[in-house]
Amino acid sequence: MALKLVIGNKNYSSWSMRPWLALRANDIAFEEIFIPLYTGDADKKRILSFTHSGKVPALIDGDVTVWDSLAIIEYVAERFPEARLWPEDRARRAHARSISSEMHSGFMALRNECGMNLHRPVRAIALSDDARANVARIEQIWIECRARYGELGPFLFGTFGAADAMFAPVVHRFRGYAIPVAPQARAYMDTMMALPAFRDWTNAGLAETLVIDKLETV
Ligand SMILES: N[C@@H](CCC(=O)N[C@@H](CS)C(=O)NCC(=O)O)C(=O)O
Repeated sequence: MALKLVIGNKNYSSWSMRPWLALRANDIAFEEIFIPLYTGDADKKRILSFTHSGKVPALIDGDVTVWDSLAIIEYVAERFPEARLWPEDRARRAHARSISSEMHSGFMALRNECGMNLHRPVRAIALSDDARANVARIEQIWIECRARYGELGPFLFGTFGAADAMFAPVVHRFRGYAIPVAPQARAYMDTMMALPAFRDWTNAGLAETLVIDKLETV
């Protein structure tokens, strides 16, 4: 039975983007179930019919339901070990898990001030001190990974993996809000933006027409 991934609008849903990329970038087949966000009770009930969390993304694998982006990526990594979503080396895997968890649980100021919205014209805004500290920390994470693992390939741990999937929406935030970054961080953003799965998501998001006022940002 095919995997099903329940996702929100590609234009806005940064959480949906992460597991979608992890699957698509590894050519893992799945059926996509799109439910528009914040459109009212009917769509909310549809989300609830898949996961009692009431949030996307959710992955359905037969009688297994997994919700929350990082838990889904962990499940996919176990279910498809050949995709090597996490580094094989234990120390590197610990590093990859640390930065993925840091992404998953943090960077609130950046998330709040620079919501992902692919349609928004590229424009800089004044960031708070907290958001600027978030940007600096993300740059530090990327630069450290590139310095330590750059010889293995152009992604954070060499080839595209779970940590890259977790940070992918940040690439859109940095790009969309014209946030200046160091050359090594810019090179990583360029690598991500050239990834076919990233481009597929982005193009599909740009083709969406639904505007959700709640998610429109300055
Ligand atoms: N921590 C969760 C966050 C999920 C989340 O907040 N999803 C948002 C969209 S990106 C959502 O489903 N919102 C719909 C709602 O709350 O009704 C994850 O990593 O998956």
